[in-house]
Amino acid sequence: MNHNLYLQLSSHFDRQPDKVLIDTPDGDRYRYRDVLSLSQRMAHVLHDRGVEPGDRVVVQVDKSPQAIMLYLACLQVGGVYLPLNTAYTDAEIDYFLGDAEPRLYVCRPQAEESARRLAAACGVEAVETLGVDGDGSLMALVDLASEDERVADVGPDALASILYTSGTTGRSKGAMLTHQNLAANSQALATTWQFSAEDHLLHALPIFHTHGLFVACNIVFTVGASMTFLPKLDAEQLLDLMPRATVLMGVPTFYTRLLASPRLDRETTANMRLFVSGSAPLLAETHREFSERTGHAILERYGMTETNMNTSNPYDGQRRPGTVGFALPGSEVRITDRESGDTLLPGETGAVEVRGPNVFKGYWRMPEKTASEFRDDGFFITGDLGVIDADGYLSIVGRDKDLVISGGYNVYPKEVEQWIDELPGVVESAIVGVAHPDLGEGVTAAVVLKPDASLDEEAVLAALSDKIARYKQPKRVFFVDSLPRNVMGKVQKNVLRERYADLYQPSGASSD
Ligand code: MCA
Ligand code: AMP
Repeated sequence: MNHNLYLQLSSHFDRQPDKVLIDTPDGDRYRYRDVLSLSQRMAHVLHDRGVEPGDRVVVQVDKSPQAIMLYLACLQVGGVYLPLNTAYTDAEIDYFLGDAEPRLYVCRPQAEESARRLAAACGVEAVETLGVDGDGSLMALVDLASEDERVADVGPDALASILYTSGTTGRSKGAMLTHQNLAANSQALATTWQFSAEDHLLHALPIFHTHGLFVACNIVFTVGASMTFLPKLDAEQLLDLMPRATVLMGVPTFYTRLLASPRLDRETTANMRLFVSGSAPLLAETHREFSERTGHAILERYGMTETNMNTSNPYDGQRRPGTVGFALPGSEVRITDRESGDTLLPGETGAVEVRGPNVFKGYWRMPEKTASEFRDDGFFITGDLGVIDADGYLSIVGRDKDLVISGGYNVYPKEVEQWIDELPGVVESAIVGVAHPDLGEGVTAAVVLKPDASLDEEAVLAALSDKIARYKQPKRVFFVDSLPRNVMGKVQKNVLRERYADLYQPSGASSD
């Protein structure tokens, strides 16, 4: 049996060729047959460019329907799709290309010069471009190509994608996701959230992460639904489109920004059947406010790059604010003691561990790291802390891992600290996430300088600007005499978080 995810995602292509699958606010419309034809021609191009099953295809392009066709084409030929955040700097891309060793690198037309330079340095021979309007060298080749209908025959454990997720050591790790991981998860979600071909999704998330790519797009393809592709979050635009949509998926910032519009009410959302939130904690207060204004209870779910989605509040039944619901069908969740690993009882807080067909195969070329994050019985240690209540609802109450989540993007403090610590005049630094009304957490730096150093906030930020993506860069930098430490010498990040707690609040005092 061929386990290629492409077969699941393309199962509706022949059945409803004339139905519009993707449209855009600019009036572009791609029917199922257009997407099939274009992606099959793209598959032909990938074959011609030498992409064989198992080869990585690194993609750093703006969101467009063509980018999704590239994803489908890559699956079809058995390639490993490796999308990168468009915010990544050359320094970051250099690492990914070197680590992933792709057969092909697809970049934005405006980045071609630097992309070719980086690719050459990493020994990557094939570089193509894809622009936001479907322009670029890749589409020029697609225009000349015929459709290739061959679907690579792959086993369930073959890699479909690698998504990089930053590591606690500061070095990014490639999470290896198999065809089975992605197929099983989108089936489980489509069933749990009662998706059908009648659904129309408002898609305003980026398509280089699990949420926007695997959760959103894979479900739409799996059930034969349709979606409007928006380049980015624009709350007013979402409200304009809601009368002809049925589902929205977003990070919590989507919901706080929608709430900020006086247009959000029962009438505007009357046609919608489901609002999904994830990637970061949704404040119970936001959940309640949204319910009061619209009559819709946001459905919060919990996932990770490594595991896809693990749990979800129920579709039918109570969606409890502040909780992430129950394990998805086929998946298991348990809470364990952080030291002993023993399973804890309902009501007891501990480490969240998950197991199921959704859980990844391991980190790319990091077998030891992979082994250290799995228990002997196959449970993956998520690094989140949680508690399951007497009714079985899971709540995420904290993190064992040092991580900041800003607007749904993960920022690993160690990575930012390493860059700051390298600056002349810096003794050491600490990065913390401080409550932020729009982004959930705001990246904040505390820096200790040598006595004779003359760095200021602006200079630190300028030095980081070409090193790490903008969203990882601190919103504020503070200079301190020393970092608070416990008796073991460990930096007490909670003390820093408390010190800067009001920083980003509307009435927040400056903590200089
Ligand atoms: C943009 N900026 C940010 C962020 N996004 N800064 C911090 N955190 C962010 N998340 C900066 C830009 O660099 C820019 O800076 C300024 O804010 C405005 O940029 P713009 O693009 O206009 O921002 P925006 O459109 O307001 O975007 C905010 C956003 C977006 C809507 C929250 O970041 C977003 O779509 N986030 C979703 C991320 C996501 O898909 N996560 C899922 C990961 P300047 O002006 O200074 O240059 S998957 C996952 O986590 C797991 C598996 C799961 O469970 O889903
Ligand atoms: P990522 O590595 O980008 O996949 O981020 C995964 C992390 O996001 C998880 O380990 C959690 O810490 C966090 N996360 C995702 N969804 C939720 C949620 N609904 N509530 C709280 N945290 C979440």
